[in-house]
Amino acid sequence: MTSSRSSSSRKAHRTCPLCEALCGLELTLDEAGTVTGVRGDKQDPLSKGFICPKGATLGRLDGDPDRLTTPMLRRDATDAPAADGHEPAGQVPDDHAPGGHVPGGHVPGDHAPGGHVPGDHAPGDHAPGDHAPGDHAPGGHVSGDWDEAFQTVHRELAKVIERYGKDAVAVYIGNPTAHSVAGPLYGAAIIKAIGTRNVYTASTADQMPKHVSSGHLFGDPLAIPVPDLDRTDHLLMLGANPLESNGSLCSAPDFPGRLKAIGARGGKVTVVDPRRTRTADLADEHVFIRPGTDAYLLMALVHTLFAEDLVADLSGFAGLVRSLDDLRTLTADFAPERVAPVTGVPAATTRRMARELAAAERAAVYGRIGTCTQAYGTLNSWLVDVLNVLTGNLDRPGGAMFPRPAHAPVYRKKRPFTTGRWTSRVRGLPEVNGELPVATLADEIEAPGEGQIRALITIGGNPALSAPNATRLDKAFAGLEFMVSVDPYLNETTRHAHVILPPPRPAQTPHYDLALLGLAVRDYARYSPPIVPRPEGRPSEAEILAALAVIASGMAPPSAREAALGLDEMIITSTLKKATTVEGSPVFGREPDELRKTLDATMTSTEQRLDMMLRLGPYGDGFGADPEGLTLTRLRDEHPHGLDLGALKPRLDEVLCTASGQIELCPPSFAADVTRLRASLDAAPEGLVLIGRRHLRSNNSWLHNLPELVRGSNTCTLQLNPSDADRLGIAAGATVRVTSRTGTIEAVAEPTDTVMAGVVSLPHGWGHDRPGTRTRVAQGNPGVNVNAVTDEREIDPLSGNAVFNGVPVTLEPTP
Ligand SMILES: Nc1nc2c(c(=O)[nH]1)N[C@H]1C(S)=C(S)[C@@H](COP(=O)(O)OP(=O)(O)OC[C@H]3O[C@@H](n4cnc5c(=O)[nH]c(N)nc54)[C@H](O)[C@@H]3O)O[C@H]1N2
Ligand SMILES: Nc1nc2c(c(=O)[nH]1)N[C@H]1C(S)=C(S)[C@@H](COP(=O)(O)OP(=O)(O)OC[C@H]3O[C@@H](n4cnc5c(=O)[nH]c(N)nc54)[C@H](O)[C@@H]3O)O[C@H]1N2
Ligand code: SF4
Ligand SMILES: [Mo]
Repeated sequence: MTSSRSSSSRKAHRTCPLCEALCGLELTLDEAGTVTGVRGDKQDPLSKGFICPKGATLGRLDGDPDRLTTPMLRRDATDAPAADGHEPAGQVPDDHAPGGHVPGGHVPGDHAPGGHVPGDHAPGDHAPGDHAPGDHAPGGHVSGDWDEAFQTVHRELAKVIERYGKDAVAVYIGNPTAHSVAGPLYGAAIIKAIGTRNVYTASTADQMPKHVSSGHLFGDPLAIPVPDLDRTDHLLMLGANPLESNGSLCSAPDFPGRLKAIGARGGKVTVVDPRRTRTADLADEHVFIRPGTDAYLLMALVHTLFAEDLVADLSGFAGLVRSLDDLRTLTADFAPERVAPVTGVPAATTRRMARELAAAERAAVYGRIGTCTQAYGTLNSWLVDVLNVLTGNLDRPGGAMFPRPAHAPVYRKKRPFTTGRWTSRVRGLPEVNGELPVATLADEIEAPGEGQIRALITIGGNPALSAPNATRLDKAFAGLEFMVSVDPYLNETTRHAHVILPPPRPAQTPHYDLALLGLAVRDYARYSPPIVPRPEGRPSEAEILAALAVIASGMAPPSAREAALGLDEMIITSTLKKATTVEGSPVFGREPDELRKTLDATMTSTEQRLDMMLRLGPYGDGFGADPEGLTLTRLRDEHPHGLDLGALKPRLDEVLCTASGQIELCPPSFAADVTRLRASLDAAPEGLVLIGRRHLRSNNSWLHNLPELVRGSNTCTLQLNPSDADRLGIAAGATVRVTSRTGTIEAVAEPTDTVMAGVVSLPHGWGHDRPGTRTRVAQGNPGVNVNAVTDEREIDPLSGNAVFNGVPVTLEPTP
C-alpha cells in the first residue's frame, strides 16, 4: 500500500474504477478514512496525472450518504419459511476466464451453463408459488443483517430451483463488474453454480458484436485489437466519442491528449459520426453519416481497396489470411457511388478515405459503440478489422494490435469460437459467449411455460434503465418471485430486489483491471489494495459474490469469508493442476501442491488468485522459473503507481486460434448477413432516427447522485437539427414528445447544427423519477429514460446486441 501519513491526513494511490481509461489517482484521506481530495497520479506511467471530473469526484462517490451500508430486504421478503437445500453443483471454474461484462468476460464453453441439453431438467410438477407473481409496490426496503440476507437468498433461490429448475434463475451482470476484481473473478462461478442458460450481461447492450467479430476472425472473442494510438499516423474512428467517454475497448488515459499528439506528429484523425462531437471538432476531418449505415460505408471502403488495387502486400502475415477472394467478391457491388445515397457520405469522400488509409505509413481503424449498437453491429465490427488487415496494419506498431495483459496466460490455446450452442426459449435467439441477449430478457420473464424466468440475480447493473425497452423490463421485474441484487444503491433496478447486498465503498475495495488491461494501448499493470479497512462484519464484494456462488449451488450459506476461502481454494487448486499439465506453461511438469504452498498466506484468497494469475502470466515469475518476474507482491510493493510493460508488441501467433489456424477474413455467417445488408440497401427508413450520446460528467445510469456532476445545465435534452426543429415548429427549450413503437417520452428540445438533419439524440441512463429508490440527488434531477423508446425487438442477429442507434421516432411539440 502506498500511503504516507502526516499528522492528520494521508495520501494513497489507486486506479480510478469508473471508466475504461485506467487513470491513476492520488487520494487524500483524513484520519477517519474519509477521502477529502482526489488528483491525478503524476507518477502513473500510463496516465501521467490525467484525471477527468468523474475521477475527481471519486471521494464524493465513496462517501455518498445514499450508498447502502447494510443489506436491504424488501418488507414482503423477510418472513417466508425455510426450505431444504440442494445438492451442490460441484463445478469448478478455473482462473483463465475472467467474467464480467467488458470484454464479454465469459470464454465460450468455460461456463457452458451446466452443460445441459434442452429438456434436461424436468418440466411440470410445479407447486404454485407461495407469493404469486404480480406487481408489487417497489421499494419498501428495510435494513437487515448479512446472515439474514444470505439466509433469505438461500431459501428463496432453493425454492425457485426446486419448483421450476435451474433455468428459472437468471443472472444479469452489468458494467461496473467489468471494472472490479470481484466481477471477473466470481461472476462465472455464480453462473456455473446455478447451471442456468439464462445469462444476460450489459455486453449485449454494448460490445458483443466485437466479440463475435473477433471470435470468427481470430478464433478468440476476447482477442480485440486496439488502435496503437501513440504510434499511429492515421486514425479512422467511427461511432466513438472519447472526448466524452474517455475511450472504450481501447484503454487510454488522456485519450484527448493522445489524439492531439497524432496531429502534432503530422498524422491525421478522421471521425465518422452523425454528430459533430467534441472529438470530431478535435479531429482533422469529420464525416457525417446517417445512423445505422456504417456497414455500407465500410463495405465501400473495402470495395475501393480492391477496386483501386490498394490492398497491402499481405506476405507479412505469412499465409495466415484466408478467403481474400471471397471478400473481394462479396464487396464487389458496394461501390461508394452505390451506397452514398444511404450513408449520406459522398462517394468522392469515401474513395479519398480509402486512399488515405492505404497510403498512411501506419494506420488504424477503430469503431466503437456507435457502430456496435446497430442492426449491423457485427458486420461493422468485422469490417473495421478487415480494413486493418487489408491495409497491412493488423498486429503491427502504429496499427491495430493485441495487448498482452500480465494476468492472462499465453500458453493456453482456446477452443475455436462458436455461437448458438443453445437458443433462447421465446424468440429462439442464439447464445453468444454463453449469454442470451438482454433484449429478450423481458420475453423470458413474461412468457409462461417451462423455463420461464422466476428469479433474478443482478450484479452491478441497472437494466431497468439501460436495456432496450426498459419500461417493459422494469414491469417484468415487478413480477419476479425472487430477486437479489449486488449493488451499492437502491435504484430503478434494485428497488425490485427482495434482497440487496451492497459491496463496500471503493476505498475499501482492492482494484486490478482484469477486463480492461487486455485492451490498453500499452502493456501495463497496476494493483491497488484497499486503502481503508472494512468495518467489522462487512464482507468484500468478492466475498459477497463467493457466498452467492456457494448459495447458488444449493449449499447453506457459510459466512461470506468462508465462502471466498473455499471457492478460491478450489479454483487455485484446479488452475494450478491444469497449468502444470499444459505444455508451454512456465510450471509445466511441476507439483501443484508445491506451487500452492508458495502463495503468500498473508494475502486474502482473492489476492492469492491474482498473484497466481500474474505469476503464470507472460511477465510472471513462473513460480520461481524467472526470479525477476512479476508477482502480486512485487506489483504492489515495487510499483505502487503502476508498472509500464512497454508498447504493444506483435503477437498474432499467440492470439490466433481459429480451426484453420488462419485469420478468417470472410466468415460464412458474416457473408450470409451481407445478404441482409444488401437487401436493405434500397429500403432505408425515411423519417427521423434517434441516436444516443454521452457526457463527460455522467457514467451510464449511476453517477447522477453526485451533486458536483449534475450541477449546471440540463444535459438530458433532445438534440435535433435546426432545420428539423423549424419544420416541426419546435422551439429551443420547448418540451417535445418523442414517440417510437415502444413508447412516448417528453424531453426538452435543444436545436443544434452539431446533429445532422434527420437525426435526434438523447443521452441514456436517466429517468430517476421512479418511486421506491434512494438516490436523492438523482431524483431531484431525474431526466427521462431514452430506453423507454428504444426497441427490444430490434437486434443485430449475429450477436444479439441491442440496437440503440437509428431508432425510428416521430416528434411533436407539446402544447
Ligand atoms: N462520460 C462517460 N464516459 C463513459 C460512459 C458514460 O456513460 N459517460 N460510458 C462508458 C461505457 S459503458 C462505454 S461502452 C463507453 C462508450 O464509449 P464511446 O463509444 O466513445 O461512446 P459515445 O461517447 O457514446 O460515442 C458514440 C458515438 O457514436 C455516435 N453514433 C451514434 N450512432 C452512430 C452511427 O450509426 N454511426 C456512427 N458512426 N456513429 C454513431 C454518437 O453520436 C456518439 O458520438 O463509454 C464509457 N465511458
Ligand atoms: N439507449 C442507450 N442505452 C444504453 C447505452 C447507450 O449508449 N444508449 N449504452 C449501453 C452500455 S454501453 C452499457 S455498458 C449499459 C450499462 O448497463 P448497466 O450495466 O445495466 O447499467 P449501469 O448504469 O452501468 O449500472 C451500473 C449499476 O452498478 C452499480 N454499481 C456501481 N458500482 C458498483 C460496484 O462496485 N459493485 C456493484 N456490484 N455494483 C456497482 C450501480 O449502482 C448501478 O446500479 O447501458 C447500455 N444502455
Ligand atoms: S477518465 Fe475514467 S478512469 Fe480517468 S479519471 Fe475519468 S472516470 Fe476515472
Ligand atoms: Mo458500455
